[in-house]
Amino acid sequence: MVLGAIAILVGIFAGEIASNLHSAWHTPVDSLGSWIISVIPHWGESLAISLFGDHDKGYLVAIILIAAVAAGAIAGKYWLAGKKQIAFYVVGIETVCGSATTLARPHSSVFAVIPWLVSGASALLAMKFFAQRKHDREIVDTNEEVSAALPEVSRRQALALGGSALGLGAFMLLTGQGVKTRTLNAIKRLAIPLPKATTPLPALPADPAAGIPGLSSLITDNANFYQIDTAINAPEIDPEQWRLSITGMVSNPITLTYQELLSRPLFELDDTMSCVSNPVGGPLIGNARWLGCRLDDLIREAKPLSGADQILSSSDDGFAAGFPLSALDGRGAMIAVGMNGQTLPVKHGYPARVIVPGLYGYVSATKWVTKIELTKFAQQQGFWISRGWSQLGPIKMESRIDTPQDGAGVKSEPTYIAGVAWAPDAGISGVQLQINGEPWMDAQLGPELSGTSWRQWWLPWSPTPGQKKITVRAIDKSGSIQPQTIADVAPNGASGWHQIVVDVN
Ligand SMILES: Nc1nc2c(c(=O)[nH]1)N[C@H]1C(S)=C(S)[C@@H](COP(=O)(O)O)O[C@H]1N2
Ligand SMILES: [Mo]
Repeated sequence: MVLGAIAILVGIFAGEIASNLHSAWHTPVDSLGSWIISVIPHWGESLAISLFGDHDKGYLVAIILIAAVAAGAIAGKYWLAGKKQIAFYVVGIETVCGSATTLARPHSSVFAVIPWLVSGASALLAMKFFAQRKHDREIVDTNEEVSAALPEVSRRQALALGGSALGLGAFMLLTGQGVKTRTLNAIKRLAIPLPKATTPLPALPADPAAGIPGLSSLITDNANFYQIDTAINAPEIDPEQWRLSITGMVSNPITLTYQELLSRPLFELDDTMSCVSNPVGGPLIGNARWLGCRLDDLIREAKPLSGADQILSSSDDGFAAGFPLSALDGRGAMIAVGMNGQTLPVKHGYPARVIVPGLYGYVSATKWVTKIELTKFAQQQGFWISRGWSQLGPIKMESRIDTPQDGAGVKSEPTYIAGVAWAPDAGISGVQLQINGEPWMDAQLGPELSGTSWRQWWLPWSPTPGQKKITVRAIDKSGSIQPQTIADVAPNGASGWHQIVVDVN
């Protein structure tokens, strides 16, 4: 069983290396994982996010590896028990099903199954080799004469063999298309300077979080910004090859290169983006200063035909998000190329992504965007809509307590209760706190960057010993109080008041 498991790992390794030979091929683990993500029902996705947060894909890869190793163990057991054909079936079925997941990818060529074939063949060869060795060993152990007759494999020879296999693997990795393109793209990303905004925003105000430990910073660092997408590995895009087309129900289709996009008038936008899967009090939200060009200008230039009611953006890895054309109502919807003063990071959509203030990411914020189509909702739908999520996704008003944390022990000395609140696109006008059912207290508010950016809030607090239940609610500029009604994240975003319990001692 152990030898079978190792043989499968050898196969997976060989598949990883083979996938590197062509930049458009994906590794077997990537193909299988992407396919699982694409067929998983929305409750499965929500469950994964609630269990693993935005590390869900790491766990998916782990589960795939464990399953593959288990299958290898079974195959190995049968092989050594003399039932070789069962091992062939197990590996064969794995290879055929796996190849099917590769072919199911959008724009896949038939040759993209080569890494799977290499993987399956290598696993079987490794199993055969191990079985042969084990067989020899047993003869050697039981038979002195054969032992004497068998050629000695010296330690040096074994080392040379292993070393050259590793060397060959490393050589293929380094010379293969995959690593080469990845490295070149990374260099180009750094080498092409990000232009300044034609209409820059004022410099950011001082961040109140500097004086309040535990409070979210006004702007979320790119490195700490949550990441949610269906891609196991972010697409590797060469900015020189990349094109963005504005097509569909338009009379003047447009295609833009990266340079053309960068040379358009660029503006800055402070905007909080949230995932629809963010539970009340959850972490799948961040605030950034985005740099990009106006989407409404581009759409106007493309001249939409009457009857078009949806802007459907998509990326080559099969993701699509659609929102109403009527949402281009003057708000700062953009094709973003920069994030917090840096070129858009690869994991956040380099070279370009869509940002539409006030809408959840799943209906608007396509990363690695290559196509923007004017369509009808009745004819085409975004990726998550057929999986049970709502067609429209305005971000709901919410507030979150960052500090203290739920369940924490708190010393009875002066401190702060603090957090963030958002209410696109009206903006936040107040945040209130209630402790153990006593009257609501007004929190202080931090700077307001825009109507769709979150606002920090805090309340100095000198707690007395005992258990404290703390509840927060926001009020928007129209005077509406954040709804208390508890709603699950599906189908259109969570609602309800965030409540924590702490022990003061
Ligand atoms: N290409 C692509 N774009 C995508 C997604 C995706 O799966 N693929 N997910 C969307 C969702 S659901 C969200 S919440 C945001 C998250 O953006 P971030 O990872 O930059 O935070 O990206 C959106 N854009
Ligand atoms: Mo999302």
